[in-house]
Amino acid sequence: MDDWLQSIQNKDKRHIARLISRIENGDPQKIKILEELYPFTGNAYLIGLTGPPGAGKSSLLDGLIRHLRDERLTVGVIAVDPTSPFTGGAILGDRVRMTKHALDEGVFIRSMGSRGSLGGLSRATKEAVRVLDAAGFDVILIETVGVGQAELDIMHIADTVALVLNPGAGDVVQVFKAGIMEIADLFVINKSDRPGARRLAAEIEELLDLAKHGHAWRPPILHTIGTKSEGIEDLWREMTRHRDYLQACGEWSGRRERNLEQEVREVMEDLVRRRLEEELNLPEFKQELERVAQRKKDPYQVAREWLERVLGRTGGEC
Ligand SMILES: Nc1nc2c(ncn2[C@@H]2O[C@H](COP(=O)(O)OP(=O)(O)OP(=O)(O)O)[C@@H](O)[C@H]2O)c(=O)[nH]1
Ligand SMILES: [Mg+2]
Repeated sequence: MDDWLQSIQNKDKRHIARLISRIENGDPQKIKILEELYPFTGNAYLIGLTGPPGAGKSSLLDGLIRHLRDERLTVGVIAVDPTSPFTGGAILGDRVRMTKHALDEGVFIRSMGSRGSLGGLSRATKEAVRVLDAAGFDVILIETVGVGQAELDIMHIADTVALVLNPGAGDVVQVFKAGIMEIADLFVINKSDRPGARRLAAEIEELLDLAKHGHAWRPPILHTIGTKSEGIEDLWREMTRHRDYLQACGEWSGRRERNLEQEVREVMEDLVRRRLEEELNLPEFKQELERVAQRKKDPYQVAREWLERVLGRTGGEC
């Protein structure tokens, strides 16, 4: 086995961090690296933690890490901040909170920002998760701020998605409209020390009644206090209950297959788009356009011919 792969599998933090950076920065060897890692992936339990800014995702994550370490499980964390151009380091507030895990060999924490990720943040996150998966972390936690489509996409890599909300933080129906409710396997009402937690739970229950999930799984609603690590045990228990449910009904592999299909589609689309751009920058293409303008050729014919040219070319980096 290659040295670098061995270092990754030994959970060598320095090597893991460096490899994620290389992949994130579009290293020419990126695809080769990911291809070599792939056979060693698929073993980690992937958990997504999403919710509005400041909902307490990182606080819960911190509590979860400690709980999982007590259970002797190793933990990889990817914190995605789409608003931050920075990568590699930790997000400021989180840095302080997470430094206490720095010396723990069983914990690896990485932040990802919007800079550098060539195929988009969603793809960069998937690739970083793959590195941690190959490294053999038992559980991989992915934190994203649930505000847009990109973050919803990121959540599609998770086996279990927990949506973190706060009492009195506005209309749940708005969250529902944004499409975030649908992807939640678990609802976490964090900051339950504040008034309105019970009312929020009732609102969510009502929406769940309306949604008619069509699955045997009805997302449970949990109450937590992130700052005091209250409710963490229940949270973990419900997460594993969801995992067991998926495995028992066959949805575990079904979900993963759908996610992989989505990934293959994304990579293919990216590949075609890049090839197309390469070809369409050729002077020959400009000449073709002149022919179209002169009515010597029609746009449909040119589109067909050039698409065939693009698809006929294989190989290269994607
Ligand atoms: N009162 C109260 N405050 C909390 C609770 N959990 C977290 N907080 C506080 O809420 C603030 C935001 O917490 P974070 O854990 O950083 O929230 P986040 O969702 O990770 O925030 P972003 O990553 O910036 O979106 C911090 O000041 C926490 O101390 C809670 O249960 N109760
Ligand atoms: Mg956070």
